[in-house]
Order: sequence, then C-alpha cells, then structure tokens
Amino acid sequence: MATPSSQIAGVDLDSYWMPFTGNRQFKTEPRIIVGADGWHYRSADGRKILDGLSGLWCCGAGHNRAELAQAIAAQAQELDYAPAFQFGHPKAFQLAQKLRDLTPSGLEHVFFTNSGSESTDTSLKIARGYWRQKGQPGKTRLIGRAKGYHGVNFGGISVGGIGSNRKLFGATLETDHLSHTLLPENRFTRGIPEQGAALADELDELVALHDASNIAAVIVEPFAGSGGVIPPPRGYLQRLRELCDKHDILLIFDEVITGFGRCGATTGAEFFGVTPDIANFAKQLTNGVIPMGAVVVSPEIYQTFMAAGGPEYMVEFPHGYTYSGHPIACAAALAALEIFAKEDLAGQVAAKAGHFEDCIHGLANHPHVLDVRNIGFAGALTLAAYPGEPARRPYEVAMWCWQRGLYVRYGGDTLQFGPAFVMDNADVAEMFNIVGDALRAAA
Ligand code: PXG
Ligand code: PLP
Repeated sequence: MATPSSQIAGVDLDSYWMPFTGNRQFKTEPRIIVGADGWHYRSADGRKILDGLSGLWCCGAGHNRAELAQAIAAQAQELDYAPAFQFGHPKAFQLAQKLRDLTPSGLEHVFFTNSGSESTDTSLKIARGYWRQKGQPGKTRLIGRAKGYHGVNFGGISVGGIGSNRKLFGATLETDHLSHTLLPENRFTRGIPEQGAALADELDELVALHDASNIAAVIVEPFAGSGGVIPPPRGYLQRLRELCDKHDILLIFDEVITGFGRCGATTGAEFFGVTPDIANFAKQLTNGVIPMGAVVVSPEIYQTFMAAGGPEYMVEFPHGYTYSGHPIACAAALAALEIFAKEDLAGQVAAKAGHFEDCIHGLANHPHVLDVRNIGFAGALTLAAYPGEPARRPYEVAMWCWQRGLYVRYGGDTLQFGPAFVMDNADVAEMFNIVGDALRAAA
C-alpha cells in the first residue's frame, strides 16, 4: 500500500524513513522544525514553540549557542578529521582529562563513542572483556532492569527492558532483568520515593539462579528516563552497589540522560552518592550539537586490559569507531562543558527543581493523570489509557500541545518533560499550564 505522502517546499517526504516515528501519520501531518534559539523552536509554519525536552534530553544549555558554533567552525578549519586508530589529536586527550575531572573519583579512563547506543554496547563489551582478561571467561551474563532504555543496538536492546523495542528482532544476548521500581504505593511522590529499595535484592536471586561466576555486569540508569522518568527508591542504588561488590559483578550506570546536570548535580553518580565501575554518557556531552558519547571506567578495568595486552605494540581492546573522539565532536564537547561549568548549569537545575516540582505536581488532579514523578529537571505524567490503547492518549495530548506552541515527549503511557537547564521559572510554569489545558481539552 502506498504511504500517504505530502511535500514540504517541493520535497517529497517519502524518501526519509524517520527514526522512532509514526511515519504514516507524520507524512500526512508533518511537524517541521526550521530554527531554534534559547529554549524555543521555530516551526515551518512560523510559530514559536517552547522546547519541553531540550531537543531529546540533550540541549540543556539552550539552542544555537554561539560558543559552540565558533568552536566547531574553528576546529573544522584547523583539523577536520584525524584517524582514530593508532594516532591521536590533542583535544581528545584534553576532553578525556576533563571527563575524568567531572566524574567521581574512581572513574578515570575514557573511551569515546558517537551515541548513547554505542556507549551501551561498548560498556557491555568492556565488562565481558574485563572478566576474560581476569581469567574468568564464564562471566558473560548481563543484567538490566525492566523499563530500562539503553539505546537500540543489539547489546542495548538485550539489557533494555522495553519490550516494544525488542520483540521484532529475534534472539538477543543472554540477559536477565531486575524488576522496575515503579510501585503503586509511590504514586504522586515528589522526588525520590521512600519505598522499594529492597527490589535491588533481586540481584541475590539472580546470583542464586546463575551463580556469580556467570554474571559480568548489571546496567541501570540512575533514574529510568525513556521508560517514564522513574527515580530510584531511596537507598536502592547503594544496595545495588553493595550487592555487586559482594558478588564481584561490575556495576554500569547509563548516564546518557543524567550525565551533566539533569538531576541538579554533574552526574547521577554524584547526585546519588554511588560510584559505578563504568559510566556511559552521550547527549549533553556536546549539548546535542554534534553526536558524541563516552564510556568512563575505573583504573582497575583499564589497568587489567593494559596488563593483559601482550607486546606493547598490540591492541589491548579490539573495539572503536571511525569517529571515536572526532576532533569536531571533541571541540564541541570542550566548549559545551565550559558553558556547563561557567554557567553552573547543574546548580541552576538544583535551584529551580523545586519550582519545576511544584508545577508538575500541580497537574495531579487533572483529568486522566494516574501518576506524577519528578527529579531535577525531569518529570513525567502517567495517563489513563483508552481501552486497549495505552499509547494513544499521550500522543493526542502531545499533538494538542504542539498546536498550542509546546513540544513535549510522549512514550508508552507517559508524557515526559526535560526542559533546558537555562529555562526560566515563568516558562516552566507556562509549559505545565499548556499541558493542563491539553488534559482538560482531552477530557
Ligand atoms: N541510554 C540511555 C539511558 C538513553 O536515555 C540511550 C542510551 C541511547 O542513546 P542514543 O544517542 O543512541 O539515542 C538513551 C537515549 C526520550 C528519548 O524521549 C530518550 C532517548 C533517546 C531519544 C528519546 O525519552 N535516550
Ligand atoms: N562497515 C564497513 C564496511 C566499514 O568499513 C566500517 C568502518 O570502517 C564500518 C562498517 C564501521 O563504521 P564505524 O567505524 O563508523 O562504526
């Protein structure tokens, strides 16, 4: 069947198979963004749109930052590309050192990728490789968590806990999943819920089932993002850390959303006071202006690879991407992290998070709202489903918001909010006013 098609400025919309998009619906009713500034977008039909998700959780410093444009232009004229394998360029080393300084002590060595999905798969390979180099090749099993999102590559969907992202694609890696922590008794909690830390103890049961000698790593997001902004119960991450230590299992934090400011601290690890063995980043690393990701590991992991690497000219970790540590991405990241420090973006989030919390919880009694969750500058509403169609109402509400000048993210049965760290209190309030109107309109 032919896809219904339309054109924008004489260009046919059918050629582009859009990612994570209802292509058929989009192409009958396109939503085209042509410009941005600060925390607003401009649509093709000339409207100013409030950006309720920092792009896709990645533009916390606001859009079209002149410092980033300049850094990119200067780098493109000085060194556009250098081979990533067996040769280096200065900014990759500078950026690695900067990430070592920004992450908690104990995370010291940085491997560059181009996305969160690549960071996931890189971290899982590091974990398996580490145990093999330690003489424990049986430790291959990987443990994720229900509702977890770790990108879309094969490793990521294996440990991910969102069935719809996985069920089309056949066999994946050997994994198990801890339960998610979205508990009915915590509904409408402001910030960190009190109940549920004991869910981390499920790791003991998985160890009893498989034996720790077969388990490589546990990967979780400090708070689950795409699964619907699910802050961890108080003490949960500490407990997971203790159990990983007890059983000699690596703990990986996927900080692709929490990395650099979202919680109101530099990292989720810092916010929760728990240091993993491996931390994954992307998104906010360059403020979204150029694709880039990073995996930061402990000295123990790095030194294990170095010690087992054979003769010095040999490659210790046969892994890497053509664009690992791309010079222009490094230049953008260095400039973005300079803005992050200079404007104290994490501090801005910490200072404004209470207002954000008040605003989103102000929607608790609106039609269709079954739950409200928040942490830092992240929040979500769970909406009551149409019978048999859990994803429809969030879609309808989000489309209504778009018409009214607000871009929000919808996924599963939730609406999600992640404004730029620089958004002022008035526009945070305006964002939730529009959502409130949308919910009443949908009643
Ligand atoms: N890990 C986590 C925790 C993420 O949130 C990825 C990995 C994958 O990153 P890439 O760069 O490969 O997309 C993500 C990405 C949403 C939304 O609306 C979230 C993501 C991406 C797009 C939309 O919640 N997270
Ligand atoms: N496919 C082919 C045929 C390649 O030559 C390469 C890289 O050289 C890749 C895939 C991997 O590309 P990347 O390094 O950008 O991930």
